[in-house]
Amino acid sequence: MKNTYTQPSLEVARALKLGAPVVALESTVVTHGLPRPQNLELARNMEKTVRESGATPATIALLDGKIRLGLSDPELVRLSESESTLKISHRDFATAIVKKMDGGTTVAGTMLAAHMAGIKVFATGGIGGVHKESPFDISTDLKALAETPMIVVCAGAKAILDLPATLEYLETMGVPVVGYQTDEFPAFYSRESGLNVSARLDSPKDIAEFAKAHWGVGLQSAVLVTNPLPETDSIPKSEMEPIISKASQEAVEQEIHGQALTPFLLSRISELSGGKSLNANIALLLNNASLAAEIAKNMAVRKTWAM
Ligand code: PSU
Ligand code: MN
Repeated sequence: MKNTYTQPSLEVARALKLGAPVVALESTVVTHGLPRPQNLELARNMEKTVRESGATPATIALLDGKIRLGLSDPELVRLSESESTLKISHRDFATAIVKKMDGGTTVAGTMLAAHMAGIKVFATGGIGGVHKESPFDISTDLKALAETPMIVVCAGAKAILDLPATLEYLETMGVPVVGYQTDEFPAFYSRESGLNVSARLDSPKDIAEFAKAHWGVGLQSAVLVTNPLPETDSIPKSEMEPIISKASQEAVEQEIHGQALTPFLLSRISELSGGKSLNANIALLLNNASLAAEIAKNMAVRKTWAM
């Protein structure tokens, strides 16, 4: 779909036109999710990982109120260094557009823009969901997953969330939760959660076929692919639980709500874990970029430039 709000880079426009594999990447992780300088390094490495796997990365963000798909390196630097970027979910697009602002797109925001451009595969870290601190704080990410036909590769929902409630919501909305080479729903920093996925699939090719069948029966919801982070970077659930509880209690005491809650929890958990959770977060993001590229190649009409 063409509209006056989105602007793909030449590289992304060309790949889309040719039907070559493209992977959308979010940018809230750059503007609000990770500290400097790791945020810029991660943004560059996500793109590099996708490229090395033979797909085209499309990092999505707003610059001067334009929805941009595919950023140049100076633009990535600008996004990662700015003090005043918005966190853009569905609610916030019009604000950023009319006020000509810069902003990082959340999972929901990235899905909206990627869908407008016809991109089918997207890699993130962990999706938002139902918060523990308040059952009314439900991420727009869940609404986007319910209504956008796209493969979203993540390491599960962030462990700071109410995971059973998040899975119930996804079930109600008809979003399959696929475990990549696992039967268990991964919990972001940990490989284990004690909760089940709705289907296990063991190869990118199987995931591409699954998505075609899901949309082939007329459904418009996303396929959520959960990819456990590598063993060497994972932190056992028992080690994360007390840290998450402490961060969550501090959020309640300091009355942190709304959009500020997720960034607050992520940064407190990183401090309390002595940086261990930050390492895990970076490792899982790269792991997801790599799997998303493999899936995109299996979804693409033309699988390589040479074909
Ligand atoms: N994954 C990460 N770090 C992040 C996020 C995901 O590894 O910071 C972001 C995503 O952009 C997601 C957002 O959409 O956190 C969820 O925010 P909220 O709970 O306010 O909807
Ligand atoms: Mn929220």
